[in-house]
Formats: sequence, structure tokens, C-alpha cells
Amino acid sequence: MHTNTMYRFDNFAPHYTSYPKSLTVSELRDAFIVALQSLHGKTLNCASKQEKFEALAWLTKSIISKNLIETQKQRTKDDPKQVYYLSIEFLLGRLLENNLVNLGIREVCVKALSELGIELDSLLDQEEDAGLGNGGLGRLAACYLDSMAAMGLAGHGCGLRYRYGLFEQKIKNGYQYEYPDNWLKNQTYVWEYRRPAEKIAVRFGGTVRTQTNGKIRFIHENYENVMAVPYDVPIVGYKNQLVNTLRLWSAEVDVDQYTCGAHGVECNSVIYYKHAIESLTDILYPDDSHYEGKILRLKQQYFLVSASLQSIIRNFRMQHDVLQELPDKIAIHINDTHPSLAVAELMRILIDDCCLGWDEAWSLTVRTLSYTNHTVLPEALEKWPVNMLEQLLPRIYMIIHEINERYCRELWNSYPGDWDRIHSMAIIADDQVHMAHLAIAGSHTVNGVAEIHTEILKKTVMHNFYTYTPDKFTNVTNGITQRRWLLTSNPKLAALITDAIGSNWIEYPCDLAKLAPLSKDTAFLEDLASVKLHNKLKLAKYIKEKHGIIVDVHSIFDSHIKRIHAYKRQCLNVMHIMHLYHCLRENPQLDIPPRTFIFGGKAAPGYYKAKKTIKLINTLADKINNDSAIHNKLKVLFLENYNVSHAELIIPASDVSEQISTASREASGTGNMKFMMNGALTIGTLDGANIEIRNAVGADNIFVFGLSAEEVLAYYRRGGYNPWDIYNSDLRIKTIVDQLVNGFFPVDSDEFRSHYDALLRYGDEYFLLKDFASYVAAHQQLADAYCNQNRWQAMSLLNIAHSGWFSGDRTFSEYAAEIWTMDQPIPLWCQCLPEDYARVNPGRDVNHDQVILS
Ligand code: 26W
Repeated sequence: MHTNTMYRFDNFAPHYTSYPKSLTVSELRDAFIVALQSLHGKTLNCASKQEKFEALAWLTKSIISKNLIETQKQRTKDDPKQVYYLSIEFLLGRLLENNLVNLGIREVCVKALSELGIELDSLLDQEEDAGLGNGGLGRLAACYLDSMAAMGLAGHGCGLRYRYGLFEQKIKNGYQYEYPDNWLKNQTYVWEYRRPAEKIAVRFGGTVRTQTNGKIRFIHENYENVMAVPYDVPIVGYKNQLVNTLRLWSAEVDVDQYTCGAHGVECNSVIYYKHAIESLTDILYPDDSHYEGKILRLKQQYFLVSASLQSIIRNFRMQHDVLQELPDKIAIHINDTHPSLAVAELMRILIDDCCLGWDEAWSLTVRTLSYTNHTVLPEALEKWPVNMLEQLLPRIYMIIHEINERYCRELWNSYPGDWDRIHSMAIIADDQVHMAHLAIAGSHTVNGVAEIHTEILKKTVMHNFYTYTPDKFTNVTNGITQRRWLLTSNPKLAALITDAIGSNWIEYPCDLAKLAPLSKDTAFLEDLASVKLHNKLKLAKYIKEKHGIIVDVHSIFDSHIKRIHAYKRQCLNVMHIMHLYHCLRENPQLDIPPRTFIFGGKAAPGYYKAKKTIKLINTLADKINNDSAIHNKLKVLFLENYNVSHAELIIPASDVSEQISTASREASGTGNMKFMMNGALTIGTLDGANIEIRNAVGADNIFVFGLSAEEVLAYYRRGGYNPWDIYNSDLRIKTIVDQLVNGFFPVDSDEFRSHYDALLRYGDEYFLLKDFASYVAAHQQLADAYCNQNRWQAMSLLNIAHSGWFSGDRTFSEYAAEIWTMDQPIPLWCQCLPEDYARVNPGRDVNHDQVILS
């Protein structure tokens, strides 16, 4: 689908022009002083760093505000199709620098502040990360917001304004401890606009009765209203004066319903109610892999969906008289199943509030909604108990019930008598509501996030749905924003690239391919190496300050940063390090390039084994870092409280990117793309987007190992394999596995028993032992390659050169053209014609190899 769409549209010149076309250094400097005065009543000398940060953010926001107003005026006039991206997570990280870059005033700002004796970087560090997400899914949503704004399309996010984001991780004695992430210390977020006038009532509980007056009406009564108050966070387009919004909903008490004295409610009870209701949006669930049937989570999901859809339809009706135009003017995207109640809520609004009949409402609903799946892990698939839904959302449950009845009837017509198939596809089965089934039935398009992932969906998890409606299914490989992950977070590399090929790549990331011929230019490769060294020094400084550990900046910086999960196999990495350590202990003179292994990531608080993995990494780090016998050839670090800002520091400084999930388990991965774009080389399995990265960069410029997805799935079908065979035949493995429990580590002998048992007693579900030998071999190849620095730098450059495909701009233009069918011209993400693209991208023909599972 990528091939035909990206060249189809003419270039799109945004016609929005306004401030800050030409902001001078002195204007900005003076405005900053004024901002500091008005916000804090302070002069420069008396203000703290935090106050200076707030003043700069406030000033930046005032510039954004003008553009926001202009954008909205223009949109009201043009009435373009709007897309709403519904997601329970948006992992924004910090916004100040990104906003300055996107406004095109970062350099002016650096100069203005330096005239006042202030370093911009020191202010940037004051901003709290907005950590409203667990990991990949939330960060992807944030990247798409950036792409949508940069490409000038009317696309908005809808999410929740959690009072506390993903927990703050502290490591004590090697263990993870969780603390509340109090990111809204001052109660407000510098970037948001609170919009109480646009609040929406969301109904919970109560009963439904029918009223027949010629036409059946459903009357919902005795419910409890929770007010959803929107806070809009502006999303700034890249140098196009355009601002979209991320609307975050916060739960508040309906003051009219519960004023003191009214309804016999005591003042104390009001406070109690207020607390109970407002706690709805207090916390982000800290789990990205396990479905848990917690009622608060279901409440959050409905709250997000109901507030967003009511507000979308309200705005639509203010501008349009004909409801039937809804799918032409609005696209609503469901980011994983968490907002899939949108199917039933849209039906409710269309039937109960807008008085449409079922068939018409259903047609509009399906034509408006689309759904992305982000995981095939069976334990992550959401299913809500029928009685919970029925009690909490009685009207919504009635609608789901009806959707299910009709859907099953339809299936019966296609597969008469095939009960097993119908049961496997039903929306309600075994007293549970299957959210993915609801999302598939109620959407016009369903997509996976990497080619192999989509294939696996079609062949396994969603096979029956695919057979039934093959045209609904498509793939859209994930992407990341080059503006944050290269231009902003790696300014030295960005400048080097711009010097070499011009700045076109910022808007047309496939232009990066023009770097490829420079892989033969030794002088350029040396410049590339010095940029990496600069970034490594910066990270080393942070490590020294934060963790008191000195690392060798000439060692290989090998990073494994992501949520801690068995399928992501941090333990396989640990096993390899244990193996290297063993080799060095046996032979301290062993000639290997020195390595610094960097880990970062959070474990879900209830995920016992993942938390033990953190303890294992830290225990190994203590042992290795304090062993003088190995002459500093190995260092291991676990960086505390991994978040977006840490990723921005680690990725530009890394030589190697660990993407070693058990094949078939990682839907896509997006960290892999960020590393690639920053010139790190991937060591990885043929899983998720790694496959497409290999296609893009060529097999010589990536270190691939391990079982293929097909092999893994075949083992699963057969019930696994016998790990003892490997344990007994490979002494390296036996040594390491025994070390987990034989007193090698100075911990209780049962400390890592669960890891030992998972490998041997419980069949090594994630194939660590099976993939170990080929992982070690790939690491050996990697070490050999690193010893030839010229070759290494050339490989690194080719990774950067071929990373343009993984820009979120490309992903987003696929969504916009093929799924949301936007009516605006969709801007190009790539300027070259297909044949030119193939020429500058020898590894990746635009009609590249398809991933097909047999
Ligand atoms: C029910 C609890 C729950 C919560 C979140 C289950 C599953 C999730 C997400 C699907 C987890 C997630 O973040 N998935 C990741 O999505 C990324 C963006 O598409 C992919 O790159 C990752 O491979 C995928 O794990």
C-alpha cells in the first residue's frame, strides 16, 4: 500500500502564516524578562531555574497560542476532514525543546538566553516528563501527533489527564521500588489550556427502561454523572505555524448534583464523593502486557471514549446539519482495544441522542471507526466480564449485546452450523465481552503495526476474522518522528547531516538516503565517529553524576532499554554478559573490545519475574563492576527511572541496539527505529519491524540471530521443546544457568530460582537457551566489526541513511490516505520518485520483499 500512495498527491503548502515569522534575539530576550516579571514578579537575578523555565515555557506558549487561534479560524473556514486518535496513553516526555524546534526559534532562544547568562539546556532539565504511558503504544501515539501537525493535517489526540503518570522507579539494593509520579506538582501543566466550558457529562450505573411511542426509546435513569473537563495540550507543527491539540480529559464532580445541603448530602460526604469521583483519572495503569479486569480501568476506558465521542459529535453537529456526512468529515481511530467501547458509544449517541435507526447508525459507525492492534500476547487481550459491564454501563451493554446478536446471525449465514467458528468470533462468549472482536466488528479497517505482525494476526489470533472479511485487514508499519528523535535529541548529528546533504531530510526523511554514498568517505566517517563520541561523553557524564560509575567512552555502548518483560529477553542479554565475564575470568588477557552494557526499563509492579530480572541485572552489575581482574573490559549499568528524556540521552550515545525479543512476540518495536536513525547497529531477531529494518539496511549492516517467527510458532503448536537437551550439551549454558542458583551471586540461593525454573522446569517459553548460541555468535561478529572502525562507521552511516522509511510521516501518510481517507492533499514524506528511491536505497526497493508466513 505504501508504494502508490506516497507519490499520488501534490505537495502541500500550508497557507497559515503568523507569528513568529521573524523573531529577533533582542525581542525574545526582552520578552523573556517581561515573562519572568509577570509570571513570578521577579527579576532575573532573583529567579530560580524552575521559575526561569516556567517563564520561557509561558512565553513559548503565548507564541503557540496565536498560532492555535489562527489554525482554528482557518479550519472553521476550510472545514477539512478531522481525525481523532483515541488512546489511553500518550507518552509525550518533555515539550519545551520540541516546541522551540518546531516553532523554528531554538537558535534565537539559545542566543537570547546566553546574552542573559543562561544556558538553555539547564532550563530544559527543569521540565517534568509527561509520562502518561507505559511504553511503545503511548510513545507511538505521541510521535503520530507530531507527524500529523508537521504534515499540516487536522489530527487530534484524545486521552486522559492522569494526575499521576507511570510510577517513578527507584532502585534500592538492586530492587525496584515504585513511587507516585507527581508530574503535576503545581496542579497545572504549563502547556495545557483548561476548558471548563466544554465539559461533558459521562454516565455510569443506573437502569434503562424502554418507552414505546411508535418508535422505541431507551431511557437511562438513576445514573451517576461524572463531569469530564477537557485540558487541551497544543501540538506544534514543524515550522508551519500550525497547531493541533491533544485533548486530555479529567474527572470532576458534578457540582450541581452534589452541593452541600442539597439532596440531603452532608458537606463531608461531598468531599468524599469528590475524592471518589476525581480518583477516576488519578492513575495510569502501570501494565502494558497483562489484562486485569479492574473496574476502575473499565471506568477510565468508558470515560475517555464517552467524553471524546460526545465532544466530537457535538462539534460536528455545530458545523454540519447532515449526520450522514459523518464518515466524510470525521475519522476516529481506536489505538488498541482500550478505547474499543467507542463502537458501542457511537451507536448510543447516534441512536439515543440523534434518533437514528439501528442500520443507519451501524453503517455510520463502521465507516467512521478504524482500529490498530498492538500485541499478539494472549495475556494482553482484553475481555470484560458481562456482569461488570452490565452494571457499570447498562445501556452500552444492551448495545453490545445487540451488536453481538446481529454479528453472530451474519456469521451463521456465512457459516451455517459451524458453531465452533462462530463461538470463536463472538463478541460475547463465555460470559465475557471480547474487546478485540468488538473493535473488529465495528471498524472499517483493522491494522497490525509491522508486516510480520499483521501476517501473524491474519494467520493466528485473527485468522477467522481475516477469512471472513479479508479486505478489512491491512498493515501499517510503525514509524517515529525524526524531529524529536534526531533533529532535537541529537543536534550534532543533525548538523553533520545537514552540512552534507542539506536540511531537506527534516521534511522529507527519505532524503537521508543521500548519505549512503558517503559511507566510502573516510573523512566524513571520522566526523560521524566524533559526533558519537561527543554523545557518549555526555551520557558518561550523566552516569558518573547519577550512579557514580565511570565508563570507558571508547567501549561499545550496548543498550537494552524498554519495559522489562520475559518476551523482550533482558535475561538473554544477561546470559551473554555472564558468558563474557566467565571467559574473561578464565582468561583475563582475552582480547575483546571493552563493552558497556546499559539497561533501562520499568517492570509492572505486580510482575514478579520482571522485578527479579531487575535485581538480577543489578546483582550482575555489582559483581562485574567491582571485579578488578577483568581490567574494566566490562561494565554493566541499570539506569534508574527510564523515561522519554533518558531515551533521548541514551539513544544518540549508543553503538548497539538490543532488539532481541522472541520472534513473533514483539508486534513492531519502535526503539529499534530510533536507534537506527541515530546510527546504532541492531543486534536482533527477525521479529516485528526488525525484519523491515534488515530489508532497508541490508543484511550486512545488522546482526541477526535466532529462531524465526515461523519456527517459534511451530514450537508453540507442538507444545514447546526440551531445554534440558541444550543444558546438557552446551557447557557454556550449563555454567551460566547453574550460576543463577549455586552461590555464584552473593544473594540468597533462591533469589533467582524463578529464572532458573523458567528456563529448565517450565520449558523455556521464550527460547533463551535455544537462541543462546546464535546470539553469542552474532555478538562475536559485532565485536569483530567494531574492531574495524572504518567499517563500523560505514555500517552506522548506512543505518542512518536507510532510516527515512521509519519516519512517522511515512506511517501517518499511509493512515491518512488509505485508512482515514482524508480530504486534504496528503503531503509527501518523500520527494523522490519510486525509481530514484530504489536507486538511493539499494537495500529497500519500494516494492520490497513481503513478509509472508506459510
Ligand atoms: C490490557 C493491558 C495492556 C496494556 C497495553 C495490554 C497491552 C498493551 C499494549 C498493547 C502494549 C504496547 O505498548 N504494545 C507495543 O506497541 C508498540 C507500538 O505499536 C509496538 O511497537 C510494540 O511492539 C508493542 O509491544
